[in-house]
Amino acid sequence: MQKFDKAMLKKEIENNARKLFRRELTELNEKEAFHAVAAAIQNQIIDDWILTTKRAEEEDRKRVYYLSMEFLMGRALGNNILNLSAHEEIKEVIEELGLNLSALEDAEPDWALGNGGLGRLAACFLDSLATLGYWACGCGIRYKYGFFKQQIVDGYQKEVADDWLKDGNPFEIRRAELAKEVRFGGWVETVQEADGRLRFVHKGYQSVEAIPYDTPVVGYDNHIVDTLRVWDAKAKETFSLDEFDKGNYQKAVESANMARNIVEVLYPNDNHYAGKELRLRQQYFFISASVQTAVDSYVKKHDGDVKHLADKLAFQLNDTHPTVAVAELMRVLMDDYHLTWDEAWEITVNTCAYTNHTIMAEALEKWPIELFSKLLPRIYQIVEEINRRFCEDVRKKYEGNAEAKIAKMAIIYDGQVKMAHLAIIGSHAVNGVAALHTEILKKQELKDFYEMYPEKFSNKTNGITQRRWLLHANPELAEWVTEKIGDRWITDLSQIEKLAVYAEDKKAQSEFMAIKRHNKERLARYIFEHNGIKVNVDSVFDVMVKRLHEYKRQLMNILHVMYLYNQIKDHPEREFYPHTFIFGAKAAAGYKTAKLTIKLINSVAEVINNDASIKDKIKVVFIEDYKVSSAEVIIPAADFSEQISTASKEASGTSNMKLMLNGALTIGTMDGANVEIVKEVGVENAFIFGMSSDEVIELEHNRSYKPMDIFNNDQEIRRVLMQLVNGFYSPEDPELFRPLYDSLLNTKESDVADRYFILKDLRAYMQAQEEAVKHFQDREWWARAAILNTAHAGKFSSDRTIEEYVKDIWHLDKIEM
Ligand code: AZC
Repeated sequence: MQKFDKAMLKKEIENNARKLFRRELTELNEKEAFHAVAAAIQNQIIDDWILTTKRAEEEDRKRVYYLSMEFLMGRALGNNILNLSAHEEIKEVIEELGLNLSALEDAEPDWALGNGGLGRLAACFLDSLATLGYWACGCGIRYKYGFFKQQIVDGYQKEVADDWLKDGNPFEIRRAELAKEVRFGGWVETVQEADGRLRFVHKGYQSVEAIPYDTPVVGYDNHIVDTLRVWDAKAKETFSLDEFDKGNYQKAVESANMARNIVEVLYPNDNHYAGKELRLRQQYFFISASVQTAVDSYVKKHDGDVKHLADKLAFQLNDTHPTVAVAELMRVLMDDYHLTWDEAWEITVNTCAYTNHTIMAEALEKWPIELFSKLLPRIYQIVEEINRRFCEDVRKKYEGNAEAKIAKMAIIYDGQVKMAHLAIIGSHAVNGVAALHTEILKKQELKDFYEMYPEKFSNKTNGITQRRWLLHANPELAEWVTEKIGDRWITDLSQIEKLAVYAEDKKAQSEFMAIKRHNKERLARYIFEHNGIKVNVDSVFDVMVKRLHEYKRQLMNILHVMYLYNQIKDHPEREFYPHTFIFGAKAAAGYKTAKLTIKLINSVAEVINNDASIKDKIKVVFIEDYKVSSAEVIIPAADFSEQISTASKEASGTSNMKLMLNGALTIGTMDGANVEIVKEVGVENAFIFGMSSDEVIELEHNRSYKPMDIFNNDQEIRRVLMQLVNGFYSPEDPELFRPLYDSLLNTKESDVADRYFILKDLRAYMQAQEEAVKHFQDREWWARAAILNTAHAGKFSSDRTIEEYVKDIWHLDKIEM
């Protein structure tokens, strides 16, 4: 390897300033300086990027395509610098130029091409794939507008468009030479060939041109650079002269609009399916383009032979959103490469694998046949045939009750196309994202499929990349860890276990707590700048950051705050340890209950934060616009990690892992990956409460739960609930929070009251909180437990997760660099 040349980098940054802005570096503002530096960093990356592909091709490596509607990358500059081998020298150069790296980083917009856990997982996976030396390509959509920016106006969430590309993205490269055509609509004609075979010809379709933009995914200190490829859409012939001449200007404009619409915006739903045609269009658009390029580049390398494609390609379906890939691969293999059905099917199943991320019924994708077949006629035809053959298999296997099985398992049934069924049938591997989640899939949600194909199912517990979530987000703690145990943890998080010996060490304890304090000071400054609220850094920092969803139970958290406030008001003489409740959450734009919960949190904050009589014992902070970059400030400062979903509902969770790694203690239910966290760190070093998933499932089945009984029998809880409807927190409109009250206590016969068992678990939650606060005041106990949380987070590295996918599903070999 060439020795890194500081002087050259310096010169290049200065030149970039002139080239890009026609000014001297010293005259640039932060945003401009960011572009000058980023362009130089991209230049540092480019040779390795090209070389990685070359090596992988020479070595004929298998490549995994991670197909995902979402990649929640956050910012790239800081992470890219950190992962480059010469990162120390690069940082020196930046300083010597008189620039401030963290200010430059702040000038970069987040790449918010995702909603929450599912999209962030994809981003962590790419980081791990590159770091571990596997050849990978993340395929997605280059949304013009990413996840909306959240403003809080008068306590309400307001959505603002995220025009993240308006100043350009210095890390992307437009690959016009790889553009593909994607076809929508029209009809299919069947033609009989001379040899008797049938050929299917797609006619009368509308074409959209898909153009890929590649961005580098830099492996840590290993010269491997993988690719995130996101697709932009363009009308095939924006102004077809033909149409123009005929005066059909309108039609030409319409097709341009249709193309533009496809990539216009990310749907802001998390764990929720809206059934919009445009969404299906987005799905087929990026899948068709990705599958075509993947097959093309394979065939090019392998002298036109397509039959061994499954040995060299893996498609991972990130939830059901990319499931049309199953049918699209069949189409390409049969229509473009003339394989028979059976040949194509074997390759397809061996290439595709599916990850399920939720059991929430409202997230299940099922498309009306009418809509699906009109938009994708050839694909629908193929899905019908897959379904026909599958039903035949079921009839063979289950004589007697075949029709009952088909009713539950068919891909096409009741006028709908069920994407999860297609994903399972068309894949050789199906996985859940935490042990409990996978068990629930096998025993309940996907029971019939598990019975039919037990060999397909496995668990792959999620993980997070320690490079972003410790090394980058918490540099002081990272340095401390390295000082204690060396730096191997950066690429092998199981090493962090070695910290456990320091848990009892007084000096280590006080160092660890001092670092936590510095991070709390950093967050306190952020809160003051953004919210104008002064928080006490000695108070408990109690953090709940995640999407707003009823099943995650932010409402339970704030009801507890309301209860505490009543206690303090009633008993001002009692000792009360100061407590800061920190929330960050976006609600889907159309999700009323979620948005009202945000308003409630802000209204409670307004009342409590301004009540001088409680002497700052409680502060409530709602951090606006929670995103990856703000998570990097919030998470290192947390004392409590709120993971309080209704057991069985959270497939895994990943903020639980990030918070644990940064030394926060979990207050949580036995749900998702919390179960495994507790197993690693010991139940005595977490605060676990509430119903188990079996209890929840049982109670859902027997329908015996009556939240009104709790309301009637528990005065303190009743008082809190009454404060939702007596104007205590909304004097100007006492009825404002009535819908939340109703959601807990029913009223309308048809509704299920308290669907997520908030009142059922509330007392247990209050007790867990009380325990946690008591332990927090025992500084020695706390320091020990916090260190142990960090020390036992080794399992939750996405490097471990990726190695499991590689071993059980993808079967990749590393690139030798
Ligand atoms: C999320 C799960 O809710 C979360 O528990 C998990 O950690 C994450 O995926 C990554 O696996 N699921 C989704 O976001 N799912 C959808 C369909 O939006």
